Order: sequence, then C-alpha cells, then structure tokens
Amino acid sequence: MIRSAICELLGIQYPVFQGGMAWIADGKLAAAVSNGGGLGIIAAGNAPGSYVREQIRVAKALTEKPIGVNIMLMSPFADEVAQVVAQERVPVVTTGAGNPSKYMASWKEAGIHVIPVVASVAMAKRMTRLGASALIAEGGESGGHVGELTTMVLVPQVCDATDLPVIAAGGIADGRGVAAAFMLGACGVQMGTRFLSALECTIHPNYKEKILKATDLCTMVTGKRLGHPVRSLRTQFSRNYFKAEYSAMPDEELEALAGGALRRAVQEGDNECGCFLSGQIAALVNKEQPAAQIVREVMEEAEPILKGAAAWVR
Ligand code: TUI
Repeated sequence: MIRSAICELLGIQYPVFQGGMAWIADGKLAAAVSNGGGLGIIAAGNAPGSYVREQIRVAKALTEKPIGVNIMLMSPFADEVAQVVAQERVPVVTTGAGNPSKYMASWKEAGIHVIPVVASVAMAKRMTRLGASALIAEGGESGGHVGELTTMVLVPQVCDATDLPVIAAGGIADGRGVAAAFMLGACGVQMGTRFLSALECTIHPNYKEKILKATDLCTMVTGKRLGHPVRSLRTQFSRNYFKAEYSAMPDEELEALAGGALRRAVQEGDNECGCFLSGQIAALVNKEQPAAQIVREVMEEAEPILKGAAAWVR
C-alpha cells in the first residue's frame, strides 16, 4: 500500500486526513478515522476550550492512534483552544481561515506538529519559515471557507515553494483524486465532504441525504460581500442569502442572517435557515460506509493508478 513522508512523520498508516469540519468532526468521528489508519481531526470551530478538551478525551478513550485538532482562527475562542491543545498534548494541530503565526512557537514548544491550511504561496512560505511540520494546500473546490485558487493550481505551486510535506485538499473524494494530488507533488490528501457519508458522522439525516443525492452544480459560494466566502449546498437558505448580499440590506443584518446557520444545518437539517457546507465533489459521494473503509478504499483505488496501471493510458 502507498505510504509517504507524512506517514512516517505522524506515525499513521495511510496519508489521508479527515478535514476538521465545524460542528461535525467530533471525537468519535476523528477516532474512527484514526483507527482506520488515517488522521482523524477534531474541529474546534466556534466552540469554547471546554468542548474541545472534552472531545479530545472522547477520542483518546476510543483510539491509541494519533489524532489532530483543527483550530478555526476566526473563532472568538481561538486563544483558549490554542492553550487546550498544548495542555492535552495533542500530537497534531491544523489551522484554518487565517494566520496562526502568533501560536506557532508555543505549539512547537509543546511538541505539537503544526500543519496550517494555506491558500496561497506567500502563506506557504511564511508557515515554512515559522517551523510548520507540513502544509495543507486547500483549493476553492472545498466546502466551507474558500480561497481564490483551485487545487489544481495551488498544490504544485505550494510544492515548489516549500520542502515540507504537502497535503492536498479541496475536490478530492476518491482514489482518482488521491492519485491526481500525488501527481501534483502532494504526499497526502485531506477530505471533508467524503467523510460526511461516514457511518460515524452524526450529522442530521437531511444533511446526509443532500450529500448523497448531490449533483455537479449543487454548491455555490456566498459571503463574499463580508469578506468570508463560504461554499455550501445550493438550498433555499443559500439562494436567499445570496440575494440579500446583493440587496441594500445592512451588513449587520446580513451577518445576523448567517449566525447559527451551520449549527441549524448539522443538528436540525433545517433547509430554510441552515447552511449545509459542502465541497464541489459531493456528486461523487454516494454511499454510506464506515470511516475506516473510506480511508482504505480511496488508497486502494489510488494505488494502481499511481503505479501506471490506469486502464485508459495506452
Ligand atoms: O477553514 C477552512 N474552512 C472552513 S472554516 C469554517 S467556519 C466559518 N464560519 C463562518 C465564516 C467562515 C468560516 C468553515 N469552513 N478551510 C481552511 C482554509 N483556510 N481555507 C482557506 C484558508 C485560509 C485563508 C486565508 C488560510 C489562511 C489565510 O490567510 C489569510 C492571512 O491572514 O494571510
């Protein structure tokens, strides 16, 4: 089975990360992925330190394997969560939606492997200088907070800009995507949307059904007006929000419209008021299965392609 530098660095069997999806990626999901040989990641999202500590302990009770915590840097609790991961000796921290520079020294001192998400070459260089262990290059095909560049364009440029292992994210949900990421120079992948279909992923049944039924043009990006573009499923909510963005509605009202929308999607499956974050690749996600099976399956699919056995190459 394919291994790479990231497997040795983190002590994992397969070079597959599960994305730190806010309100979704809890200790149970992370442990299931890690027990399957990938890297399970608990999402801190906008939650306080106490929640994150609890989920770290849930995961640790379910697995001996390494786990990670994703810190969403726009969270009002980011400082607090930054301390919790050091206190709990979490082996891996990933960051998203911002610049983690101010935390890097203290995390490294605590022996944590810091793996920031970068959406540009400049950020990749900065994080390399500050001592990151690896980088996640995430293209705008991803769900949630999106940058400007696509995975196809971002990954090779980040690989050229750093000597660190690069994990590709955004638009990857099967072995073909894994193989493509490796061909671009990455030595691992992070998948979010694919893990929404995991049996251990406890999102509302409406959310899961929407992902399993999604087609190619099912997602859209909203939030550009307030500077935080987010990709989600095209629903009544996202269409209404998009219209409101281009209306005379004041910024505060627009912000209020989005407040709590992720939670309402995940916990209530609320089509009118929930924001169902999803990557563009949702159309390829069409069966429920255990998280461990997802990890193994994508790598089993990628291996023959990468070893030159792609049936379509003459
Ligand atoms: O973080 C994500 N995806 C997310 S976070 C999230 S929660 C949220 N809620 C409301 C509004 C916005 C987010 C949902 N999905 N992905 C990782 C990611 N990070 N993608 C892009 C970036 C990024 C962008 C800019 C990383 C660094 C960065 O640097 C800017 C700077 O400060 O230089």
